[in-house]
Amino acid sequence: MFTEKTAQLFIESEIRDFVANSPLNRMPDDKDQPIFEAPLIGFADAADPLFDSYKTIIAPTHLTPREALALALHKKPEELPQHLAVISWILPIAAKTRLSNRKEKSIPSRLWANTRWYGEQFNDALRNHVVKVLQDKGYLAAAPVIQPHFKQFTNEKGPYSNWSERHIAYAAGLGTFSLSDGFITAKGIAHRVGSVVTDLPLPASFRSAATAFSNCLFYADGSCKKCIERCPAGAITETGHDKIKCQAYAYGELRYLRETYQVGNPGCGLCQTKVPCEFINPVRTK
Ligand code: B12
Ligand code: SF4
Ligand code: SF4
Repeated sequence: MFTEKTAQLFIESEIRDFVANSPLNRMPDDKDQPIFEAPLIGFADAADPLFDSYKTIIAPTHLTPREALALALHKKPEELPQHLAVISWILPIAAKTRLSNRKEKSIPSRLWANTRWYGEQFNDALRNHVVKVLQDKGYLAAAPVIQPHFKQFTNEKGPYSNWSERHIAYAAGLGTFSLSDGFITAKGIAHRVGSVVTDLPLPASFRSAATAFSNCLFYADGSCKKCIERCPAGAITETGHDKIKCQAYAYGELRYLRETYQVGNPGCGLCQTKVPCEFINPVRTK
């Protein structure tokens, strides 16, 4: 039987070991080059009222952790154990990749495109790994994003989903949102995110941010705005991130890079490199 402390140590070490040792966390053409550096890990209590508030902040279709686990297990939400937790992780993008993207002005570097494509395949493998180690110990577990019920929708502001990994990471105390919409953590904004819902008895992590935008210099004191200059699509302004323009650029105009880089999606991420929040929380260092 796990206590909260031993459960935390167990799952943190499983995630850290997988990131350090999985051959999938390697660039396809350079097996010595990791895609992601050591992860940040946080936990949220599934009963945190924030999850209900996401039905207003995002959309009524956004699932609570209890709803997501129930759908995955084909049960009713009320049939699940009383205490559920969410495990959230941040996979910081390797320094070599960030440096390569800093040099770019209009397209992502090859290493960034590999991270978007192969890095997300690794993130899925990590989701599956975490679910399996929990199930092997007799716990309930599911990674909502790789379940058949995971869906993306579009409204007048652009695309959104029924399980937003960044909002989960916010609930788990891992960082805050920003002017560019990116999620600024202690390891910066250049990263990918994943999560799993479980009944393992995990303690909720402390949420130190005063607001959902505290880690961004623009919201802290009106300064910076470097991401505005970095975006080749004009998708970022002082009023925020235009998801429709961003999508049209990264997933439309840059489509040709799928062939050049031999990936299903190259991404873009210029707003996440060569900016003060790239690999640190810039507000903490002031
Ligand atoms: C749809 C989608 C997109 C869309 C829309 C992005 C968006 N802003 O939602 C498009 C195609 C534009 C896109 C582009 C990119 N994406 Co994308 N995308 C997703 C996806 C699949 C769903 C996102 C979602 O559901 N959003 C919900 C909406 C509502 O969120 P939002 O608009 O950001 O939320 C705002 C409000 O809610 C607001 N807010 C207002 N009031 C309050 C109050 C509170 C309390 C809170 C918490 C929030 C809040 O805060 C937010 C910021 O303004 C996720 C994967 C996933 N399942 O999460 C990846 C994801 C968001 N993408 C990711 C990435 C990396 C990218 C790109 C860099 C492309 C690339 N890989 O090179 C760009 C960057 C875009 C940007 N500047 O953020 C990462 C983000 C990691 C990070 N570092 O932040 C994710 C999490 C994928 C992953 N698994 O890691 N993406
Ligand atoms: S570049 Fe500056 S303004 Fe833009 S998200 Fe980062 S800290 Fe905020
Ligand atoms: S990812 Fe979107 S917002 Fe960021 S630089 Fe590219 S087009 Fe602009």
